[in-house]
Amino acid sequence: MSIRALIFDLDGVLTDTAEYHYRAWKRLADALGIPFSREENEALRGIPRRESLLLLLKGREYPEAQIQEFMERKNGYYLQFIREITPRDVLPGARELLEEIHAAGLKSALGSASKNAREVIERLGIASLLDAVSDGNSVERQKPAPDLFLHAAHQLRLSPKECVVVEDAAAGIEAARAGGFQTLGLGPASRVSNAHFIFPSLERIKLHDILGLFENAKLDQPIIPPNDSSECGIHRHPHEH
Ligand code: B16
Ligand code: MG
Repeated sequence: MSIRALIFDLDGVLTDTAEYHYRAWKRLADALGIPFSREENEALRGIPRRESLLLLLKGREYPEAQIQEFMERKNGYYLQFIREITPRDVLPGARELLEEIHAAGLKSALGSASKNAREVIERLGIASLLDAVSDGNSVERQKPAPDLFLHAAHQLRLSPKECVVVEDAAAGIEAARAGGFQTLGLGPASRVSNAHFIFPSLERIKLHDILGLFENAKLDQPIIPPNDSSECGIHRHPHEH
C-alpha cells in the first residue's frame, strides 16, 4: 500500500522543546527539594505531563490536589519559556520536508502528547503546513497507546498503513506500532530501536528517500540491512512481525 501521509511528533522531531520542559520541571523539582538532572529528564521524552511528574517525584506520594497543583505550576513555567519560540526553532530539514509533502499532494499531521502543541506550531510558523493536529487534548489515552496517531489518521481519512509516523521517543514508536503505522525513528537507535527505519535527524532527508524506503520494503518479511547502512544513516529493523 502506498504512503499517503506523514504524521510528525513535535518535541524532538519538528522542534526541540525538551530543553523548555527540562527547565520547567527543574524549577519545580528545586522548589520541592528533589534532585533532577538533565540525564533524568531524558526519561521524560515523549511522556505525558502526569506520567512525567510521577517519574520526577520518584515514588514520593502526594494527595491528588497537590499533584494537580504541581502539574499546573510546571505548565505555567513552561508557557513562559515557550513564548521565546520563533520560526528559527524549527529543527533542520523539518520545514523543507513539510513543504515537499504539500507540493507532492501528500498529507501531513501532528501527533504530539503535548497539550501546548498548537501554541508551539503557531509560534514556529508551521501550523498552515499541517493538515491535521492530534495533541494531548485530542484523546484520553496517551502514548504508548495508539489513540493519538489513530485520531490523526482518522482526521486525514487514511488507514494507519498509509501513514508513516516520525518519532524520537520509544513511547511514540510503541504507540505507532500498536496502531499498525509505518514508523521512522529519529535519533540514537537506543531510543527508537523498534522503528522500521532510523535516521539521525530530518536534516538533508528528502521526501522521495522516505517514500522509497517504505514502498520498496516488504514490511511483513525479515530483511537483511544493507552493508552500508551505518554510513548512510539508514537502519532497517530486522525483526518484523
Ligand atoms: P505538555 P511530544 C511531549 O511532546 C514531550 O516530549 C514531553 O516531555 C511532555 O511531557 C509531553 O509532550 C506533554 O507536554 O506538558 O506540554 O502537555 O514529544 O509528544 O511532542
Ligand atoms: Mg517527541
